[in-house]
Parts: sequence; C-alpha cells; structure tokens
Amino acid sequence: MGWGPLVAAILLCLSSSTRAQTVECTVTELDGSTSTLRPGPFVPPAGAASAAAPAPRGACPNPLAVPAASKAPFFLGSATAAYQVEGAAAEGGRGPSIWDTFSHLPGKTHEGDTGDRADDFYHRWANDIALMRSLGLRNFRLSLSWTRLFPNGTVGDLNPEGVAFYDGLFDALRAACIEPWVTLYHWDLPQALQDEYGGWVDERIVEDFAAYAQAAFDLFGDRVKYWFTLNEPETFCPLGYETGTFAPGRCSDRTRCLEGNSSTEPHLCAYHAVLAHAAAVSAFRQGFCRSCGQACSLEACSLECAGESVPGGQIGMTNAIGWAAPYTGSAEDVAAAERQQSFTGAWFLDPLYRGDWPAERKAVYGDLLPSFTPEQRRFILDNPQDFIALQHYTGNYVYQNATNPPLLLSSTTKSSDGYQLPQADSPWLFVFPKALRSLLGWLHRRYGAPIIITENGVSAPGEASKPVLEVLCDQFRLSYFQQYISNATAAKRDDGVDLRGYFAWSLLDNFEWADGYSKRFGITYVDFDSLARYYKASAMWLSSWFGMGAVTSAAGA
Ligand code: GBH
Repeated sequence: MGWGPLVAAILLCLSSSTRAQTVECTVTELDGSTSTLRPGPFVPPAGAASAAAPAPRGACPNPLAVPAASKAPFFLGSATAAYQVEGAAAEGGRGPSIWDTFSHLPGKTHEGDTGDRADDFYHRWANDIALMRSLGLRNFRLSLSWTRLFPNGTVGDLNPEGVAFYDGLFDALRAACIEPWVTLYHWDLPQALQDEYGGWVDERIVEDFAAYAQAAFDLFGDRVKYWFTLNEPETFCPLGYETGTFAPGRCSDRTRCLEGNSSTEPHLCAYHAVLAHAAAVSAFRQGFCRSCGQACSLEACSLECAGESVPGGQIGMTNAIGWAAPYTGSAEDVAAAERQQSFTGAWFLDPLYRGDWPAERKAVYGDLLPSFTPEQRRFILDNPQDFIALQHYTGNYVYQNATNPPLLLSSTTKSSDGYQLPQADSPWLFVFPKALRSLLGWLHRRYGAPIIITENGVSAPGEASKPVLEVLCDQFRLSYFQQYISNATAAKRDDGVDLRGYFAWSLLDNFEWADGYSKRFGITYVDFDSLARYYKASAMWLSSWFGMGAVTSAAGA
C-alpha cells in the first residue's frame, strides 16, 4: 500500500544525517589480536524494500553449507519470535493470544510493556530482510503467530490477511536466498483456546495444535523446509502454570494468580506438550509425501511424487537446557550435578527419544506426573524428530546438600576456586562458556542425535539504559559469542558432537516477555521510539567470523 517507497525515501533522508553516527570499536579476539568495527545505523540500499521475484528453488547457495572463510564448522543463523517482534497486534485480522491478555494485565510485565507494537516487524520485514542480507545471513528462525492465521485458534476460520502476510514474507526470504526456520508455537496460544478449555492443561490442545500444524505445513510447506513444533515447553509450562510469571499466569498463590494449581497443571501442560509435538511430527511426515503415500524421513524426503518434486523437510521441538557443573570433583557433587542435569535437561528429550519422563522427575513427582500409555509411547517413538534443537544460555555449579529436598543439592554461580561467573543484564543469566561444550557432550552421549543450537545469546549489562551510540560496541555480547562459539566448535571438532548449526538470539532487540523492553538480546539495536535499527558490533563480528563477507562499517552499508 505504498509504504515501501515511503520507507525508502525516509531512510534516504535519514542516511545523510545518520552516517556521521557510526562509532569505532576495537574488537579483541580470543587470541588477543584486535580489529576495528564501525557499527551504526542500518540504512537499506535503495530499492531494498521493493519485492524481488522469488529465486527458483535450487538457485540459492546451500544455506547449510559453511562458507570457506568460516572459522566455525557449522552454519550461522539468527532468530526471532512472532510476539516479540511483529507488533500490529490488532491489525490484519489477528486474534488475541494469551500474551496479549497477560501483558495488558497490571503488574505482569516490566512497566506494563506489551507486544502491541514491538519491533513493528509486521510492517518492516522488508527492511529487516535487507538487514539480514547485508550481514550475509542465510538462515533466519522466526515463529508464526497462530492467531494471525487462525484468530480463534481452530482451523475452521482461516484469516486470509494472515496468510498473505506470511506468504509475502516467505516469498521475500526466498528471493533473498534466506532459509526460513519456522517455529509453530513460541508461547502465543490463542486466547480462545485458553478460555475454552484452559489451553495446555487440557487434552483438546493436542488435536487443535496438530490441526494448526497441519494447516501451516499445507500453507507454507512449499517454501519452508525446517520446522519447530513447540518452543521450550520446559519454560512455558512451569512459568505459565506453576509460578504464573508468564502467560497465562496461573498458579496456586491467590495473592498473585486468580486461578491455577501449581502442583498439577505444569505436569499436565508438559504431558500435552509431548503429545502435541508427536502429533505434529506425525502430520508433518504424512503431509509432505501424502500425494504418493510414501513414508518420509529426513534427507530421504526429497522425493519425486507423481512427477512433481516434493520438498523434503526436518522438524523438532526446541528445548531450553542449562548446564549443571559439579562444584567439586567429589563423587557426591558429580552425582548431584547429574541429578540436576537429568531432571531439567532430559525433561522433554527423554520422552521424545526414550518414551518416558526421566527417572529423576518420576522419583520427585510420583503420581503427579501423567504417565504415557503404551499406545502413546509407541506413537511418540514412531514419530521421531530430526534433530535436537538446543537453546542454551547459562549454567551453574551444583553440589550435594542432603538437607535440601527434593534433589538433595544446591547450586551456586561461584566456582570452588572462587571464580564468580559474570552476570548478564538478566538476573538468571551467567556467562559460563565451557558449560556449552560439556552440555553438547552430555546430549551427544545420551541421545546420539544431530544438534542444532537454535538459541544462544545474552543481554549486555547497561544496554537498556544508555544512549544508542554508547551501546553499539557491545564487547560483552561479542565476547560471549566468541567464547560460546569457540566451545561449540571444540565440541564438534574434538568431541565428536554432530553439531549442524548455530542461531544467535536475537536478530533484533525485542519484547523480552515479562521483562518487557528492559532487556536487550539483539545483535542489532532497535530504538523503541523511532524503531530504527542499528548494527551492534556483535552482529558484524558474527557475520565476519562465519565468513559471510559482511559489512564491517555501517557507513558503507
Ligand atoms: C528463550 O528462553 C526464549 O525462547 C526467548 O523467547 C527469549 O527471548 C530468550 O530466551 C531470552 O530470554 O525470570 O528467573 O523466571 C530461554 C530460557 C527460561 C530463560 C525462562 C529465562 C526466566 C527466568 N528462559 N527464564 S526467571
């Protein structure tokens, strides 16, 4: 509707005044060598916002190939999620999700922040694709807003405007040779399904989610090959239904939550999440090869079906998994750390790969844990995912503590040598790079599956309160990436871990859930007033480290 040229014209005007605003950063590598980066505002090249014709399939370089100049043995991507970036909450026929409701309740988010506008990605995606192109990014993880497609959650009432939005986005990504990696559910449950039956605590969610997933495969499966079912049930179940600190905000404490039961609901949520995931995987496998009735698996799924080439695809759940390092080398501490690691890190992967909850959870929760029937177990194992999608940010040290039930352990962020793990801007996030290497080895030994790191990143201290030009030299985040990527590289090269790729969280500063706009995880800075985007040094560093020949000075962008 004419906004493209308008945006281009405004940005052109801005560009002369903003070019002076680049800052010079001396960046230090892990080996002590230094280089200079000049981050500053992102100014899209003329015409970037106009639609290009989609590249024919096969015309783009393989997005999974590691560029020859890359210092990492796996591909790079960057990630976002719908409610955190899209905005346009009441536009285009979108229905309300539980995060719209929750963020509008007093006291639930930092200063009452909501995703109403967020990064306005809904209107600015052409600009953001140009931004990704300038960084040489070939892989972009994003999520679909369920209620943009189905305002009431059920697949009967498809919203054509929502379909048109994602159609335009996927076509433009294809034209830019950027591979979309699509999360079906990044926490924005249709409010209608919450109202109707309580969302994840009810078994009806399994069928509704599978139907939505099937519809998404049918709508976008010709352009989207890589899918994620649920983002981090180990986050949305306990925070949504036990502590009540995330949507839908249910818990037993009546001073904070109007409704809920913290001892039963998180387990029901987890149980239905596993079943919903498996049902979506089943739909996915049948879907791609339905026309010729062939079973579909992983790479083997690029089939000729009835003379037509059917796109292959891969699918998995994403899991947030930290690392519990033993505080000392004592047998007690080693065992305590392993208990903690299995309790948290195997919560969903054990059901997916072994058909049951980890023993540590069963021991603690007993009958409160819904058990899988033999049929359910078979169904889950018959519909395996293609990779572990790991989202990793932090870790701590764990030691045996016989007086601290239920796991008889405690944790600390200070090592037994007295080293305090540096704290990020988020109170839960401590920088512990070696933890990633240990965790990758643990996952590899326990499950033997390919791994993609689908989120890793950090909020840099002070970034949310300083003026933009003072935060663009984000050496804190850059060091975090250097150290974490170096540990991931070591895990792949030296420990035999089958690590395929790495997505930095996040492409853009965005709505950080209950923390609102007070925490910034972006590799690019977003001015939440003007919505202008700026490179941070970390974005430039990532892009050059991964050999994508990218921009090192915003002035030349
Ligand atoms: C990811 O979860 C999310 O997928 C992503 O949307 C988000 O932006 C990103 O993290 C950064 O936070 O406040 O003490 O209750 C990572 C796992 C689990 C980490 C919940 C933060 C809240 C801790 N997250 N946790 S607390």
